[in-house]
Amino acid sequence: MGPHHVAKSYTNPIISGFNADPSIIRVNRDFFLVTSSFEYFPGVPIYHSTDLVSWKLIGHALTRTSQLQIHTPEPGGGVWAATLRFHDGFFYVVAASFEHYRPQNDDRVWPLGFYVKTNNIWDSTSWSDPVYFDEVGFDQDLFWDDDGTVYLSQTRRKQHRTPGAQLKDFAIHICTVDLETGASTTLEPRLIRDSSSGVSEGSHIIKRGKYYYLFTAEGGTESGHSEWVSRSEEGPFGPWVTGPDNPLCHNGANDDVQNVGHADLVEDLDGNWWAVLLGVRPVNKNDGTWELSVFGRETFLVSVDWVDDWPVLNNGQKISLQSSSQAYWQEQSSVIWEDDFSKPNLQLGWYRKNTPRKQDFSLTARPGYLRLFGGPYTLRDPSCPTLFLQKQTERFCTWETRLSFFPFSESTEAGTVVWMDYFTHGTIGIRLQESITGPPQRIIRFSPPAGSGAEIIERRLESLRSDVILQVVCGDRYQFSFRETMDSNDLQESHVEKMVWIGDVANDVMTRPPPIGAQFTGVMLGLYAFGEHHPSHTPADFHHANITKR
Ligand code: 6LW
Repeated sequence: MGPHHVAKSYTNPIISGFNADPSIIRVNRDFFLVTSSFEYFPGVPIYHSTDLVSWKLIGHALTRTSQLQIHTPEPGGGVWAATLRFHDGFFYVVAASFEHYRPQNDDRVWPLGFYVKTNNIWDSTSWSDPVYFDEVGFDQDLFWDDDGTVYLSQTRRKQHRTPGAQLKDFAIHICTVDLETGASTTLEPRLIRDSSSGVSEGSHIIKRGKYYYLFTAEGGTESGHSEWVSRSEEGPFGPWVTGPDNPLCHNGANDDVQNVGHADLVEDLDGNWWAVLLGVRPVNKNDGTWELSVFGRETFLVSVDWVDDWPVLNNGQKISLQSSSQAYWQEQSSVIWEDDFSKPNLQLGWYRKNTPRKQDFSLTARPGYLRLFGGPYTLRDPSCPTLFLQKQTERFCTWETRLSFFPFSESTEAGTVVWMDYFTHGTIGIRLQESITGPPQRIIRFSPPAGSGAEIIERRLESLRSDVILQVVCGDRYQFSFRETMDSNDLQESHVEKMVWIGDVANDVMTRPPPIGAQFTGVMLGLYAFGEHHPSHTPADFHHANITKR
């Protein structure tokens, strides 16, 4: 047994809202953690903590177009499962980005992994341009051995020449690399872990004492997900011995946390070990059914003890939402987030879908407003629309914005969105409606997600010149409402009773897996403007956006 964990409690998940595939390091007193960013830009969020329980977004590793180009990915494409490491004064993020991953059994479309590095993790602009490896794969991990050799392990299809290998067999392969160039220095990557489930991924290698440990996520990221460990006395090429108590964790279909796995370990300053890993928290509707989590896969924390030099996660117990028995205390703060667009830059935590090709917004054109110049792509297009998104992190919350938008064409719209992907989103926006009997009028249009069975609903706005407060109340469903205001000082939108309800979207609709791709992400709330395949020639000015707990 290692040192004892501090007997206090905390609540999981430690990072809510979609944050899958966490990877963690400690540098002195500071913990840093990255998660998957998929089709969103900037890529690879970086979180910081000093207690492992409260985390703050401090930046992103991929903020420039020279670092990340994703243009028409499937939902869930983009950047997968980055590993964060610190070596010799430098932070490294190693990852891969899929444009299309659906034909994932075809090596010809698999991405090349890459790394970026910086010596100042606090400055997102300081990350280098990518250095690409020359083996395809995903879920890349870098390990520096004591002799300076650098090992790249990653998931790839079991080589087709392996007799009996199934097309779908994802297995861990390893090679040595020249870090300067990214070139492999091993003739052929060696297979080091293969799972009877047919899926072994999310590899991380660490060294503790005389042992090398290989952690792997097995069984796929859904209900079969689990975490496994192997160890070797010789080195990353093996031979590897599988642990006696695998899987290290596996929750079932009736647990309040499910699909747990994809772990990365860290040792704190007191010598306690911890693992971060992904899990989902579906909602038990108590009628024999579960509602899929609107948050997708989130980041959880569990204790790690060492028994006979094998790791034991969470005391061998199932992982739950309730506090684990051993950890630090977490203050329950009432998180209220707001961007009033008064700063020279957008706040951290806004995401674009895909890499934007050009600047389509301004924070200075109308001071105190986010001005969007709607581009030609609608929210249903696979390309990059003029769309700014925030992750939903609380189930019961209210999202609100105030919009000035005076369109003079019928084919432009600006408003607010509850977003899962380009197939599944619900919006309320302002549009113009021509009339043969009189002057044109502005309307509010509620557009439910395609295939939800709900209808488009339109309501006339009374004034051509009013601002409109747009609100989405989130909880067991998403409830959309609006209110006109002529008062430019009407800033605190607390006149709840005056809001006019226009439509609802059920959580079940929002969390349906997309027709292509997998459901890797969670719900986001956002602001948008578009012209229908032409630019919108009228800007849309958003006065603020905020999320309040309710
Ligand atoms: C992740 C991989 C996985 O890279 O999902 O199903 C990918 N497995 O480990 C995206 O999170």
